Amino acid sequence: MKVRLVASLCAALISSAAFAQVTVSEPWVRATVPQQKSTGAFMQITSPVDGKLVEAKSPAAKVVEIHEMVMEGDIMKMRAVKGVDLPAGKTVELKPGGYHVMLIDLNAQVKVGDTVPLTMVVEGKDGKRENVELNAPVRPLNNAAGGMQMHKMH
Ligand SMILES: [Cu+2]
Repeated sequence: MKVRLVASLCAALISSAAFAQVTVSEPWVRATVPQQKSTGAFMQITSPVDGKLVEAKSPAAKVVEIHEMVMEGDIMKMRAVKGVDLPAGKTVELKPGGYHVMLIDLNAQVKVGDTVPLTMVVEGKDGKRENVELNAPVRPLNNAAGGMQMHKMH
């Protein structure tokens, strides 16, 4: 487990360096229970220049969206967003309760010990798009109970 985790983190760092110098650290995906059709992916993204995370892709799910959490009255809901701003040099965190990548209509149960391939598409101010490929290790459901409750709202 530990070896796999380190290997995937290295892969993420190496591949992101080869592309945009947009770095992604500590990616992870929340494990699912059988019959659960969606889950969230989380990570920290740092772009050296102003950019925007505009798209996320994964072969693990039929639909991948970028979501944010918003308060509607007293109820926290999530909704799809067009993108997430990545100010130059600032680490933007995708985390439970905030921005996250939503994997919808999963092809299979996501289990601890698996890694989930993700492609993060970052667009610069010039409109140029660059892909950051990474493999996110799967972490247990109980990693952050709050996020789990939110994802039940789908
Ligand atoms: Cu979501």
